[in-house]
Amino acid sequence: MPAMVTLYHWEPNANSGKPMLALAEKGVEYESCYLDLLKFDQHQPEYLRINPDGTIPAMVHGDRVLTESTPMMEYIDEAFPGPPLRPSDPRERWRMRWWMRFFDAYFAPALSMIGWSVFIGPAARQRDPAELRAAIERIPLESRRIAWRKALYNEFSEQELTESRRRVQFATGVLEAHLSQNSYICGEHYSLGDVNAFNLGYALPLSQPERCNDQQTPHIMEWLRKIYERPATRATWAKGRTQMAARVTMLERGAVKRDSGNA
Ligand SMILES: N[C@@H](CCC(=O)N[C@@H](CS)C(=O)NCC(=O)O)C(=O)O
Repeated sequence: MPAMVTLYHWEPNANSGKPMLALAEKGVEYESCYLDLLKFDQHQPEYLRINPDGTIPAMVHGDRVLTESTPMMEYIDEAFPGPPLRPSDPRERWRMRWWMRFFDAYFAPALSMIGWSVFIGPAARQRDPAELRAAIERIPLESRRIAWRKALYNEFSEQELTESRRRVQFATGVLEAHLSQNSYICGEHYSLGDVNAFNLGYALPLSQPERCNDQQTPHIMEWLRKIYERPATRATWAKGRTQMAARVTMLERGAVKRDSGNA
């Protein structure tokens, strides 16, 4: 009997959505453990026993605990049967990893800073200030403590937000240029590169309407809509519990545009 898979995740979005969508594409059943990031479930002792860093996602497969969403997706593709999500050609696989590195190291942190300042901070700020201070003190990773402080107390500087906006604009341009020549991140084949980038960018048309739209980035829009139409994407986003995941429906062909926060 194959080992059980348990995935600890938040919304289908950013890092949590990457293994959720990869597992769905492979047709792997898993036990879903939803952690509410805004309620700091990821810093509770029961979860820290799984991932002492207190970040999500984490996946348990038999007696193995896997963290870091991008290598976790590669593990999923390698360890389970189902359609391959990585090209077998060495150059194409290099290309997939090149893009995933660009997404993880450059595009995602810039979008994340904007999302944390516009959405996460204001959403979590509704709680009792003393409770929030105690919650921040319990965060194991220094880098996450800093991110939470900045988000909760509105401490992202104008300079760093401006730089993040510039990076988002640059990365959106690079992606549009690539997709004007290629159907997917790796040429004609859907891969983990697309899984990664969809989680990062599915809400771009709402969060960055002036940069990502049918006029300026028609190839990104078409690629997002194509991925949204995949059964695995539909099934994964149906697991969302909040308005954040519900934003994906704006990729419905012919959907009316409306305003929404970044995240
Ligand atoms: N590099 C890690 C990052 C994990 C990470 O920071 N996840 C965020 C959610 S997208 C998180 O757990 N934040 C919780 C916190 O900061 O308290 C990965 O790709 O899995």
